[in-house]
Amino acid sequence: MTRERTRKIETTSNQLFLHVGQCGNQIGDSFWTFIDEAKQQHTSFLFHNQLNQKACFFIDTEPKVIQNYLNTINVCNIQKKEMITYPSKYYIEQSGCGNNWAIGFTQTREMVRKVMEDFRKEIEVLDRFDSTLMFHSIGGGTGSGLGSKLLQEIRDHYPKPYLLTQSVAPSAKGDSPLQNYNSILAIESLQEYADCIVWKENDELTRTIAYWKAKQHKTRKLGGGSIQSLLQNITLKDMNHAAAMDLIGLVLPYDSTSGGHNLPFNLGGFVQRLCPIPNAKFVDVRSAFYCKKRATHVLKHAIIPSIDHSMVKLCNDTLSSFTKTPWKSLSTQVIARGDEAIDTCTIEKMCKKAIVHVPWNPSSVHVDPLALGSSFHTAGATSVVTVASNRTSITSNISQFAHRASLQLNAKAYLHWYAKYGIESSRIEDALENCFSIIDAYDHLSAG
Ligand SMILES: Nc1nc2c(ncn2[C@@H]2O[C@H](COP(=O)(O)OP(=O)(O)OP(=O)(O)O)[C@@H](O)[C@H]2O)c(=O)[nH]1
Ligand SMILES: [Mg+2]
Repeated sequence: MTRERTRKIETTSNQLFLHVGQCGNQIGDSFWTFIDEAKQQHTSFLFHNQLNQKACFFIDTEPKVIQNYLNTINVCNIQKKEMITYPSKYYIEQSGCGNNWAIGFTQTREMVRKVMEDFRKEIEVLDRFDSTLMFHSIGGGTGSGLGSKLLQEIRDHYPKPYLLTQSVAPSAKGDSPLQNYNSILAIESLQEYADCIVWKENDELTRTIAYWKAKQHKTRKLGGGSIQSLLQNITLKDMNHAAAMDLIGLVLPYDSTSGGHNLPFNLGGFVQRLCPIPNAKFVDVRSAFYCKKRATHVLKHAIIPSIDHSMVKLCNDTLSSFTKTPWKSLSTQVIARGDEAIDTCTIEKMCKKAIVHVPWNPSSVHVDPLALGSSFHTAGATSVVTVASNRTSITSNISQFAHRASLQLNAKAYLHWYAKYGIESSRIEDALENCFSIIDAYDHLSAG
């Protein structure tokens, strides 16, 4: 059944954004700081016009991150004397979920009730409700457990609108012994309820930032930038800016080529193209930006200065940032936003050369040439490339969590932390099975 809808010119948000837990809110901070800096009528899709509020909810079970964010926008506002654009709603509790999926999933009933009630009220004032985009991490307790609960609730109450996530997976080094169970339990919910999972793994995110920094060093002839030393200097803020900007390239509205109208990005078409198979809906999304004039604060972190800044070169650099063999892509969409004429045939060929695609999909690469859009102009960008690819590389991350979780499960390690909150070991075994079925599906699809 196709869920693509007729598109009309609109002026208000048809998407809601949820930021859950520390990581989800910190990436949200970068995301909305950019939107604020680039704010023009063309970003209005991401705001509720009547109230001038961001169409987003900030949710955490501890106050630190959201409180910091609210303090910063207050300070900025006093200095800049501009209209405040607060999130639609924010929810803070005091206790945290102690890095435990079970606490986030089972002990947050009142918070879930409040969020869902306000979520419903937000939807009631929209012209149309198309999609939800949730930002969270899967390794802790709140983004992972409460995030899973919210996905379930949203899917139960609103089965048709698209449900997308940006899900941040923990680094292989690991922060917490519970991160493997948390991750596989969250992956099970993502697999069951989300239509598309934009996957960010912290190690790969760091490696990609080092890749771009090395390019900047080379272009600016700074020298001395070995990948190793560049890796050491990457901060959490860099990572969050990069993760936020990858999605900005996807969700920001664009100018139509005829009539000067602005249109919301077609997330529905994106999901249908990238994730038509229910067992394989993990997508790697990367954006690169070229700026001629002064960039806004957030964009500075994402900027790729290049001597030859043509769209084709920017595409090529972005495609080269993907790790190569042995992975294959099931489907790739390249979104090229710029004011110059865009050579889609060349970009398509380049994409097929840079990324190995499965042989059975005749339209595995799709190039979308879009006009830049004035919000990017305001932010100082002149070309923006976003490459989204549904790739088998996801199986390497999932099998790592599954392997470690199965060792812990065999040793009956840490299970009491979950049983205490009503999550028995059989539930963790099911989550493990689900991980293996995702790996099998990708293996099967990439064969041949
Ligand atoms: N990229 C990125 N990863 C983060 C950030 N904050 C935490 N993480 C990662 O997310 C995982 C922990 O999740 P958090 O988001 O801190 O936890 P939470 O959702 O707030 O849950 P609790 O604090 O356990 O209630 C770890 O793998 C961290 O490395 C961030 O700002 N950016
Ligand atoms: Mg936390």
